[in-house]
Amino acid sequence: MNRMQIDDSVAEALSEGRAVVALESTIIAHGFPYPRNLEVARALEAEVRQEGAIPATIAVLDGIIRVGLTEDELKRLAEDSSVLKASTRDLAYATTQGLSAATTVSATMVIAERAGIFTFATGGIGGVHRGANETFDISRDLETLADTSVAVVCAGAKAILDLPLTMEYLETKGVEVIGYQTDELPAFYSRESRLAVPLRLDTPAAIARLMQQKRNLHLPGGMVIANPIPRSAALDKSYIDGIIEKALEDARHRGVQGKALTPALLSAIEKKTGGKSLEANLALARNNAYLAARIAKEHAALR
Ligand code: PSU
Ligand code: MN
Repeated sequence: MNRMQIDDSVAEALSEGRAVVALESTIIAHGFPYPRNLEVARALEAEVRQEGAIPATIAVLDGIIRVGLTEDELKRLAEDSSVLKASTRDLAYATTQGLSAATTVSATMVIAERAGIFTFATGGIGGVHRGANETFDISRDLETLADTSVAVVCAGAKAILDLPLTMEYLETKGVEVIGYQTDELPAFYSRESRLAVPLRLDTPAAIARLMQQKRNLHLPGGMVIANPIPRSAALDKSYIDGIIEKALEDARHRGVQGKALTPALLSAIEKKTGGKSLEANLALARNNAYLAARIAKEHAALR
């Protein structure tokens, strides 16, 4: 990919075959409000570093695809909520127009794959939205998971989505969904969804072996590592479900659609929970960065 710049620390780690974890930037620019988002961005990088892996936060800055950002650049993304939210279809536009953009799971995966990064941590992937049979709103994240060979560590799909339909879609696309130390699909803010995960693995080493085997078998595509939110940070399922219902209803009334929908729902949920959803979101994202770093290290040791 032209116009891609890999930070020195990341490039060095990659050339030496050391563990690198990709991090996305939409969660910074559009997932959390300022200044909480800056704290999140720093905390995720710190989790990865603490485990001895190198973090690579991915974004587009002034038309350049960037893999690994400086502290000042993280700050810039956190402060400027006017930056584009870029999924894969926005990358050519943002880079030719010299724009800055936060990358979603899909755009981050594509860039990570081009850079040679195999492991990626986020909060929750996008998926099939509730009411998608009418709105057709299915996140680009799912298509990219189908054909981009990066493992995505997340706390399940976001609870604002239709989780059963999201799971069906991932099955159709041949994407492994692996419960980490759980038989139940985690539902982002809470640990339970009453949906079974199709696969379960209990150690980072076992996940790394599966990633490597997928390559050996020439099976292209990504996988979802579903890591439940820590118990201490989880929100009560019936409490958060009620709030999500209301947020969805409000958004429908106001006619919010397209890529504005997910950020609008997250911010409505934040207001309705008095900020509790942000605490939960931060805790789960950190937990994912931590697990991703451990998987990346095991994977680096295998290769
Ligand atoms: N997870 C979070 N916060 C977020 C997102 C995920 O905890 O803001 C973002 C991711 O970047 C994901 C995107 O790719 O939401 C999905 O957007 P959409 O539903 O428009 O496809
Ligand atoms: Mn959408």
